[in-house]
Amino acid sequence: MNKDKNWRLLEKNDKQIYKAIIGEEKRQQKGIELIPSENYTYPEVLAANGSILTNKYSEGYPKKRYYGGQKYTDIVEQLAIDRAKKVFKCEHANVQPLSGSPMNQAVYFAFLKPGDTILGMDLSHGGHLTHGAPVSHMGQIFNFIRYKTDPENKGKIDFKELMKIAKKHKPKIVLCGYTSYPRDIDYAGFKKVAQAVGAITMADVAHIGGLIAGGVMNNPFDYSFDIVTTTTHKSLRGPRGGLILCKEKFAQAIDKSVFPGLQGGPHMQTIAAIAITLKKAMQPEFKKYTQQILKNAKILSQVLMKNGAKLITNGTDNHMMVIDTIKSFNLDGRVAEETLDKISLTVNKQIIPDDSHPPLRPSGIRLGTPAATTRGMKEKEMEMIGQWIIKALNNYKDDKFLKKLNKEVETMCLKFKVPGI
Ligand code: DSN
Repeated sequence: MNKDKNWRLLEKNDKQIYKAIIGEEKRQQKGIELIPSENYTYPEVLAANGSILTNKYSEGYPKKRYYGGQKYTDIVEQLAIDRAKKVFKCEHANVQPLSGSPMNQAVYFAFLKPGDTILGMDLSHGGHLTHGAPVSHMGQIFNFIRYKTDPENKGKIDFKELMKIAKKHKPKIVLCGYTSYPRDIDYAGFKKVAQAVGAITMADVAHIGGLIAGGVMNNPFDYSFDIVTTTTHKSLRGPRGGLILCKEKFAQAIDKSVFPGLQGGPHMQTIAAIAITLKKAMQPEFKKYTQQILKNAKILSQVLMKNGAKLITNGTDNHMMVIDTIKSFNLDGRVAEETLDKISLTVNKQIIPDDSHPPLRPSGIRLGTPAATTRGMKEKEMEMIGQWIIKALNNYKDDKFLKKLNKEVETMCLKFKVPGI
Protein backbone atom coordinates (compact mmCIF):
# COMPACT_ATOMS: atom_id res chain seq x y z
CA MET A 1 0.00 0.00 0.00
CA ASN A 2 1.55 3.30 -1.00
CA LYS A 3 -0.39 6.14 0.57
CA ASP A 4 1.76 8.88 -0.98
CA LYS A 5 1.08 7.42 -4.40
CA ASN A 6 -2.66 7.39 -3.70
CA TRP A 7 -2.57 11.09 -2.78
CA ARG A 8 -0.50 11.92 -5.87
CA LEU A 9 -3.07 10.13 -8.02
CA LEU A 10 -5.90 12.05 -6.37
CA GLU A 11 -4.09 15.33 -6.88
CA LYS A 12 -3.56 14.54 -10.55
CA ASN A 13 -7.01 13.10 -11.35
CA ASP A 14 -9.39 15.17 -9.24
CA LYS A 15 -7.84 18.51 -8.40
CA GLN A 16 -11.09 20.03 -7.11
CA ILE A 17 -11.60 17.40 -4.41
CA TYR A 18 -7.89 17.28 -3.61
CA LYS A 19 -7.76 21.04 -3.11
CA ALA A 20 -10.86 21.00 -0.90
CA ILE A 21 -9.32 18.33 1.35
CA ILE A 22 -6.05 20.25 1.60
CA GLY A 23 -8.02 23.44 2.32
CA GLU A 24 -9.88 21.67 5.13
CA GLU A 25 -6.57 20.37 6.53
CA LYS A 26 -5.28 23.94 6.70
CA ARG A 27 -8.50 25.19 8.28
CA GLN A 28 -8.28 22.51 10.95
CA GLN A 29 -4.63 23.31 11.67
CA LYS A 30 -5.06 27.10 11.83
CA GLY A 31 -8.08 27.14 14.12
CA ILE A 32 -9.59 25.23 17.03
CA GLU A 33 -12.63 22.96 16.83
CA LEU A 34 -14.63 23.84 19.89
CA ILE A 35 -17.79 22.05 18.72
CA PRO A 36 -18.19 19.51 21.54
CA SER A 37 -19.16 16.66 19.22
CA GLU A 38 -16.00 16.97 17.12
CA ASN A 39 -12.48 15.69 17.59
CA TYR A 40 -9.22 15.01 15.75
CA THR A 41 -8.88 11.29 15.24
CA TYR A 42 -5.74 9.14 15.39
CA PRO A 43 -3.39 8.72 12.40
CA GLU A 44 -3.94 4.93 12.68
CA VAL A 45 -7.70 5.50 12.33
CA LEU A 46 -7.11 7.57 9.18
CA ALA A 47 -5.01 4.70 7.80
CA ALA A 48 -7.65 2.03 8.46
CA ASN A 49 -10.48 4.25 7.26
CA GLY A 50 -8.72 4.85 3.95
CA SER A 51 -7.85 1.16 3.49
CA ILE A 52 -8.97 -1.53 1.05
CA LEU A 53 -11.44 -2.83 3.66
CA THR A 54 -13.82 -0.41 1.95
CA ASN A 55 -13.95 -2.89 -0.96
CA LYS A 56 -15.64 -5.66 1.03
CA TYR A 57 -19.28 -6.58 1.58
CA SER A 58 -19.77 -8.38 4.92
CA GLU A 59 -23.50 -8.64 5.61
CA GLY A 60 -24.16 -10.66 8.74
CA TYR A 61 -21.86 -11.10 11.74
CA PRO A 62 -18.51 -12.88 12.32
CA LYS A 63 -18.82 -16.57 11.32
CA LYS A 64 -22.40 -15.94 10.10
CA ARG A 65 -21.97 -13.99 6.85
CA TYR A 66 -23.95 -13.98 3.65
CA TYR A 67 -20.92 -13.49 1.35
CA GLY A 68 -17.62 -15.37 1.01
CA GLY A 69 -14.11 -14.06 1.60
CA GLN A 70 -14.55 -13.04 5.24
CA LYS A 71 -11.35 -14.46 6.75
CA TYR A 72 -9.94 -11.03 7.63
CA THR A 73 -13.15 -9.04 8.09
CA ASP A 74 -14.21 -11.58 10.74
CA ILE A 75 -10.96 -10.95 12.61
CA VAL A 76 -11.52 -7.18 12.42
CA GLU A 77 -15.13 -7.21 13.59
CA GLN A 78 -14.54 -9.74 16.38
CA LEU A 79 -11.69 -7.59 17.72
CA ALA A 80 -13.93 -4.53 17.67
CA ILE A 81 -16.70 -6.43 19.51
CA ASP A 82 -14.37 -7.88 22.17
CA ARG A 83 -12.71 -4.51 22.79
CA ALA A 84 -16.04 -2.68 23.02
CA LYS A 85 -17.25 -5.17 25.65
CA LYS A 86 -14.06 -4.71 27.65
CA VAL A 87 -13.94 -0.91 27.45
CA PHE A 88 -17.61 -0.40 28.39
CA LYS A 89 -17.90 -3.38 30.77
CA CYS A 90 -20.90 -4.90 28.99
CA GLU A 91 -22.11 -8.32 27.87
CA HIS A 92 -22.77 -7.66 24.18
CA ALA A 93 -21.68 -5.15 21.54
CA ASN A 94 -22.91 -4.43 18.04
CA VAL A 95 -20.28 -2.38 16.21
CA GLN A 96 -22.06 -1.99 12.87
CA PRO A 97 -24.28 1.15 13.23
CA LEU A 98 -23.19 3.62 10.59
CA SER A 99 -23.56 6.56 12.94
CA GLY A 100 -25.58 7.99 15.82
CA SER A 101 -29.05 8.25 14.31
CA PRO A 102 -29.26 4.70 12.84
CA MET A 103 -27.79 3.39 16.11
CA ASN A 104 -30.74 4.79 18.09
CA GLN A 105 -33.27 3.82 15.44
CA ALA A 106 -32.05 0.21 15.53
CA VAL A 107 -32.69 0.11 19.29
CA TYR A 108 -36.24 1.46 18.96
CA PHE A 109 -37.12 -0.97 16.17
CA ALA A 110 -35.66 -3.89 18.15
CA PHE A 111 -38.23 -3.51 20.92
CA LEU A 112 -41.12 -1.32 19.80
CA LYS A 113 -44.00 -1.21 17.36
CA PRO A 114 -45.06 2.03 15.66
CA GLY A 115 -47.09 4.09 18.12
CA ASP A 116 -45.35 2.68 21.21
CA THR A 117 -44.22 5.15 23.85
CA ILE A 118 -40.69 6.33 24.70
CA LEU A 119 -39.81 8.80 27.45
CA GLY A 120 -37.05 11.10 26.12
CA MET A 121 -35.62 14.56 26.73
CA ASP A 122 -37.02 17.57 24.87
CA LEU A 123 -34.69 18.73 22.05
CA SER A 124 -34.30 22.28 23.36
CA HIS A 125 -33.31 20.97 26.82
CA GLY A 126 -30.55 18.78 25.37
CA GLY A 127 -32.21 15.71 23.80
CA HIS A 128 -31.16 14.53 20.35
CA LEU A 129 -33.31 14.71 17.19
CA THR A 130 -33.80 10.93 17.42
CA HIS A 131 -35.13 11.34 20.97
CA GLY A 132 -38.48 12.37 19.58
CA ALA A 133 -38.16 15.78 17.93
CA PRO A 134 -41.28 16.16 15.77
CA VAL A 135 -39.10 16.89 12.68
CA SER A 136 -37.39 13.49 12.99
CA HIS A 137 -39.04 10.42 11.40
CA MET A 138 -38.65 8.80 14.82
CA GLY A 139 -40.91 11.48 16.30
CA GLN A 140 -43.56 10.55 13.74
CA ILE A 141 -43.31 6.76 14.12
CA PHE A 142 -43.20 6.46 17.91
CA ASN A 143 -45.10 8.25 20.65
CA PHE A 144 -42.45 10.31 22.43
CA ILE A 145 -43.29 11.87 25.76
CA ARG A 146 -40.66 14.53 26.27
CA TYR A 147 -39.41 15.59 29.69
CA LYS A 148 -37.48 18.74 30.52
CA THR A 149 -34.78 20.02 32.84
CA ASP A 150 -35.13 22.69 35.49
CA PRO A 151 -33.08 25.70 34.26
CA GLU A 152 -33.51 27.37 37.66
CA ASN A 153 -31.91 24.39 39.40
CA LYS A 154 -28.62 23.98 37.46
CA GLY A 155 -30.47 22.09 34.73
CA LYS A 156 -31.27 19.16 37.04
CA ILE A 157 -34.04 16.69 36.26
CA ASP A 158 -37.02 16.51 38.60
CA PHE A 159 -37.36 12.76 39.23
CA LYS A 160 -40.61 13.05 41.17
CA GLU A 161 -42.18 14.70 38.16
CA LEU A 162 -40.56 12.15 35.82
CA MET A 163 -42.03 9.29 37.86
CA LYS A 164 -45.50 10.87 37.57
CA ILE A 165 -45.11 11.22 33.78
CA ALA A 166 -43.89 7.62 33.47
CA LYS A 167 -46.79 6.24 35.52
CA LYS A 168 -49.26 8.19 33.41
CA HIS A 169 -47.85 7.30 29.96
CA LYS A 170 -46.32 3.85 30.64
CA PRO A 171 -43.34 4.07 28.24
CA LYS A 172 -41.68 0.90 26.93
CA ILE A 173 -38.29 2.65 26.89
CA VAL A 174 -36.99 5.23 29.37
CA LEU A 175 -34.26 7.14 27.57
CA CYS A 176 -31.57 9.39 29.00
CA GLY A 177 -28.26 10.65 27.60
CA TYR A 178 -28.12 13.86 25.60
CA THR A 179 -26.59 15.98 22.90
CA SER A 180 -26.43 19.40 24.54
CA TYR A 181 -26.61 18.82 28.28
CA PRO A 182 -23.63 19.90 30.41
CA ARG A 183 -24.53 17.92 33.56
CA ASP A 184 -23.85 14.33 34.60
CA ILE A 185 -26.76 11.90 34.58
CA ASP A 186 -28.42 10.28 37.59
CA TYR A 187 -28.65 6.77 36.11
CA ALA A 188 -29.97 5.30 39.38
CA GLY A 189 -32.85 7.80 39.28
CA PHE A 190 -33.74 6.76 35.72
CA LYS A 191 -33.49 3.06 36.59
CA LYS A 192 -35.97 3.55 39.43
CA VAL A 193 -38.46 5.27 37.14
CA ALA A 194 -38.11 2.57 34.46
CA GLN A 195 -38.48 -0.25 36.98
CA ALA A 196 -41.68 1.26 38.34
CA VAL A 197 -43.32 0.93 34.91
CA GLY A 198 -41.48 -2.15 33.58
CA ALA A 199 -39.61 -0.20 30.87
CA ILE A 200 -36.26 -0.87 29.22
CA THR A 201 -33.51 1.57 30.28
CA MET A 202 -31.53 3.15 27.46
CA ALA A 203 -28.69 5.69 27.73
CA ASP A 204 -27.51 7.48 24.59
CA VAL A 205 -24.04 8.54 25.71
CA ALA A 206 -22.94 9.65 22.23
CA HIS A 207 -21.22 12.74 23.61
CA ILE A 208 -19.65 11.30 26.73
CA GLY A 209 -18.76 7.81 25.46
CA GLY A 210 -15.05 8.64 25.60
CA LEU A 211 -15.36 10.07 29.10
CA ILE A 212 -17.06 6.86 30.26
CA ALA A 213 -14.41 4.76 28.50
CA GLY A 214 -11.70 6.76 30.28
CA GLY A 215 -13.45 6.14 33.61
CA VAL A 216 -13.96 9.82 34.41
CA MET A 217 -17.74 9.77 34.14
CA ASN A 218 -20.32 7.28 35.39
CA ASN A 219 -20.98 4.16 33.32
CA PRO A 220 -24.71 3.35 32.95
CA PHE A 221 -23.88 -0.39 33.11
CA ASP A 222 -22.77 0.16 36.73
CA TYR A 223 -26.43 1.04 37.35
CA SER A 224 -27.66 -2.07 35.57
CA PHE A 225 -28.82 -0.22 32.43
CA ASP A 226 -30.15 -2.45 29.64
CA ILE A 227 -28.94 -0.62 26.52
CA VAL A 228 -26.21 1.98 25.99
CA THR A 229 -25.53 3.66 22.65
CA THR A 230 -22.57 5.83 21.76
CA THR A 231 -21.05 7.36 18.69
CA THR A 232 -17.37 6.70 18.18
CA HIS A 233 -16.15 10.01 16.74
CA LYS A 234 -16.81 12.43 19.59
CA SER A 235 -14.97 12.18 22.94
CA LEU A 236 -13.88 8.63 21.99
CA ARG A 237 -11.72 10.12 19.16
CA GLY A 238 -12.50 7.41 16.60
CA PRO A 239 -13.97 7.28 13.11
CA ARG A 240 -17.59 8.28 12.43
CA GLY A 241 -19.68 5.36 13.66
CA GLY A 242 -21.90 4.01 16.42
CA LEU A 243 -21.97 1.24 19.01
CA ILE A 244 -24.95 -0.49 20.60
CA LEU A 245 -23.96 -2.08 23.89
CA CYS A 246 -26.37 -4.23 25.88
CA LYS A 247 -27.08 -7.06 28.24
CA GLU A 248 -26.86 -10.52 26.67
CA LYS A 249 -30.63 -11.05 26.88
CA PHE A 250 -31.12 -8.20 24.36
CA ALA A 251 -28.29 -9.25 22.02
CA GLN A 252 -30.32 -11.18 19.47
CA ALA A 253 -33.00 -8.52 19.11
CA ILE A 254 -30.38 -5.77 18.70
CA ASP A 255 -28.31 -7.67 16.14
CA LYS A 256 -31.38 -8.55 14.06
CA SER A 257 -32.56 -4.98 14.20
CA VAL A 258 -29.24 -3.56 12.92
CA PHE A 259 -28.95 -6.20 10.19
CA PRO A 260 -31.10 -7.14 8.33
CA GLY A 261 -33.64 -4.84 10.00
CA LEU A 262 -32.18 -1.44 9.27
CA GLN A 263 -28.82 -1.57 7.51
CA GLY A 264 -27.12 -3.51 4.75
CA GLY A 265 -23.38 -4.13 4.47
CA PRO A 266 -21.37 -2.84 7.43
CA HIS A 267 -18.52 -0.42 6.69
CA MET A 268 -15.59 -2.69 7.49
CA GLN A 269 -12.98 0.08 7.11
CA THR A 270 -14.81 1.98 9.86
CA ILE A 271 -15.15 -1.11 12.05
CA ALA A 272 -11.37 -1.64 11.82
CA ALA A 273 -10.88 2.00 12.80
CA ILE A 274 -13.31 1.55 15.72
CA ALA A 275 -11.30 -1.49 16.91
CA ILE A 276 -8.13 0.64 16.83
CA THR A 277 -9.87 3.43 18.75
CA LEU A 278 -11.04 1.01 21.44
CA LYS A 279 -7.53 -0.41 21.89
CA LYS A 280 -6.32 3.17 22.41
CA ALA A 281 -9.13 3.76 24.93
CA MET A 282 -7.74 0.97 27.12
CA GLN A 283 -4.35 2.69 27.52
CA PRO A 284 -3.46 4.77 30.61
CA GLU A 285 -2.80 7.78 28.32
CA PHE A 286 -6.45 7.77 27.34
CA LYS A 287 -7.54 8.05 30.95
CA LYS A 288 -5.21 11.04 31.35
CA TYR A 289 -6.60 12.55 28.17
CA THR A 290 -10.18 12.33 29.46
CA GLN A 291 -9.18 13.78 32.83
CA GLN A 292 -7.66 16.73 30.98
CA ILE A 293 -10.85 17.20 28.89
CA LEU A 294 -12.80 17.68 32.14
CA LYS A 295 -10.16 19.97 33.69
CA ASN A 296 -10.13 22.07 30.53
CA ALA A 297 -13.92 22.34 30.51
CA LYS A 298 -13.94 23.47 34.16
CA ILE A 299 -11.34 26.19 33.50
CA LEU A 300 -12.97 27.38 30.28
CA SER A 301 -16.41 27.56 31.89
CA GLN A 302 -15.00 29.50 34.86
CA VAL A 303 -13.22 32.01 32.63
CA LEU A 304 -16.38 32.51 30.59
CA MET A 305 -18.64 32.92 33.62
CA LYS A 306 -16.22 35.25 35.41
CA ASN A 307 -16.32 37.50 32.39
CA GLY A 308 -20.05 37.81 31.99
CA ALA A 309 -21.07 34.75 29.95
CA LYS A 310 -24.33 33.21 31.14
CA LEU A 311 -24.05 29.43 30.95
CA ILE A 312 -27.10 27.21 30.70
CA THR A 313 -27.00 25.02 33.88
CA ASN A 314 -24.57 27.53 35.42
CA GLY A 315 -21.51 25.40 34.84
CA THR A 316 -20.53 21.99 33.53
CA ASP A 317 -19.90 18.45 34.80
CA ASN A 318 -18.66 17.19 31.44
CA HIS A 319 -16.81 18.48 28.38
CA MET A 320 -19.51 20.88 27.22
CA MET A 321 -20.91 24.35 27.78
CA VAL A 322 -23.94 26.13 26.33
CA ILE A 323 -23.80 29.94 26.45
CA ASP A 324 -26.97 32.02 26.34
CA THR A 325 -25.55 34.64 23.96
CA ILE A 326 -28.65 36.83 24.01
CA LYS A 327 -28.51 37.27 27.80
CA SER A 328 -24.71 37.49 27.86
CA PHE A 329 -23.85 39.62 24.82
CA ASN A 330 -27.19 40.60 23.29
CA LEU A 331 -26.28 38.54 20.20
CA ASP A 332 -28.13 35.61 18.71
CA GLY A 333 -26.31 32.30 18.29
CA ARG A 334 -25.83 32.73 14.56
CA VAL A 335 -24.03 36.06 14.90
CA ALA A 336 -21.97 34.64 17.77
CA GLU A 337 -20.98 31.58 15.71
CA GLU A 338 -20.07 33.75 12.70
CA THR A 339 -18.06 36.15 14.87
CA LEU A 340 -16.04 33.33 16.43
CA ASP A 341 -15.50 31.83 12.96
CA LYS A 342 -13.76 35.08 12.06
CA ILE A 343 -11.18 34.40 14.77
CA SER A 344 -10.80 30.69 13.86
CA LEU A 345 -12.72 29.38 16.88
CA THR A 346 -15.36 26.96 15.59
CA VAL A 347 -18.50 26.59 17.73
CA ASN A 348 -22.10 25.79 16.82
CA LYS A 349 -25.21 27.88 17.27
CA GLN A 350 -27.49 26.16 19.73
CA ILE A 351 -31.09 26.32 20.91
CA ILE A 352 -31.46 26.74 24.65
CA PRO A 353 -34.25 25.34 26.89
CA ASP A 354 -37.66 26.43 25.53
CA ASP A 355 -35.93 28.80 23.10
CA SER A 356 -38.26 31.43 21.67
CA HIS A 357 -35.85 31.92 18.74
CA PRO A 358 -35.77 29.68 15.63
CA PRO A 359 -33.10 26.94 15.25
CA LEU A 360 -31.12 28.83 12.58
CA ARG A 361 -31.05 31.96 14.76
CA PRO A 362 -31.19 30.46 18.25
CA SER A 363 -30.33 32.10 21.57
CA GLY A 364 -27.04 30.37 22.21
CA ILE A 365 -23.87 28.61 21.19
CA ARG A 366 -22.45 25.27 22.31
CA LEU A 367 -18.79 24.53 22.84
CA GLY A 368 -16.57 21.85 24.35
CA THR A 369 -13.01 20.74 24.99
CA PRO A 370 -12.33 17.23 23.53
CA ALA A 371 -10.70 18.42 20.28
CA ALA A 372 -8.58 21.18 21.84
CA THR A 373 -7.41 18.68 24.47
CA THR A 374 -6.40 16.23 21.74
CA ARG A 375 -4.10 18.95 20.33
CA GLY A 376 -2.40 19.15 23.74
CA MET A 377 -3.99 22.37 24.94
CA LYS A 378 -4.24 22.72 28.71
CA GLU A 379 -5.31 25.18 31.41
CA LYS A 380 -3.21 28.07 30.05
CA GLU A 381 -4.68 27.76 26.56
CA MET A 382 -8.22 27.44 28.00
CA GLU A 383 -7.73 30.76 29.77
CA MET A 384 -6.64 32.31 26.44
CA ILE A 385 -9.55 30.76 24.51
CA GLY A 386 -12.04 32.00 27.11
CA GLN A 387 -10.67 35.54 26.90
CA TRP A 388 -10.72 35.48 23.09
CA ILE A 389 -14.38 34.39 23.08
CA ILE A 390 -15.37 37.16 25.48
CA LYS A 391 -13.39 39.85 23.65
CA ALA A 392 -14.70 38.81 20.22
CA LEU A 393 -18.35 38.67 21.27
CA ASN A 394 -18.11 42.02 23.06
CA ASN A 395 -16.59 43.60 19.92
CA TYR A 396 -18.33 41.69 17.17
CA LYS A 397 -18.67 44.72 14.87
CA ASP A 398 -14.99 45.69 15.03
CA ASP A 399 -13.47 43.80 12.09
CA LYS A 400 -10.01 45.27 12.64
CA PHE A 401 -9.99 44.05 16.23
CA LEU A 402 -11.26 40.62 15.17
CA LYS A 403 -8.44 40.36 12.62
CA LYS A 404 -5.93 41.05 15.37
CA LEU A 405 -7.49 38.37 17.59
CA ASN A 406 -7.48 35.94 14.67
CA LYS A 407 -3.71 36.35 14.31
CA GLU A 408 -3.28 35.55 17.99
CA VAL A 409 -5.46 32.43 17.69
CA GLU A 410 -3.63 31.21 14.58
CA THR A 411 -0.22 31.77 16.14
CA MET A 412 -1.18 29.71 19.17
CA CYS A 413 -2.78 26.96 17.03
CA LEU A 414 0.29 26.44 14.90
CA LYS A 415 2.13 25.32 18.05
CA PHE A 416 -0.39 22.49 18.60
CA LYS A 417 -0.37 20.10 15.64
CA VAL A 418 -3.45 18.31 14.39
CA PRO A 419 -2.66 14.56 14.56
CA GLY A 420 -2.46 12.91 11.14
CA ILE A 421 -1.77 16.08 9.13
N1 DSN B 1 -24.59 16.30 15.57
C1 DSN B 1 -24.34 15.76 16.88
C2 DSN B 1 -23.93 16.80 17.84
O1 DSN B 1 -23.32 17.74 17.41
O2 DSN B 1 -24.19 16.69 19.03
C3 DSN B 1 -25.47 14.99 17.40
O3 DSN B 1 -26.09 14.32 16.39
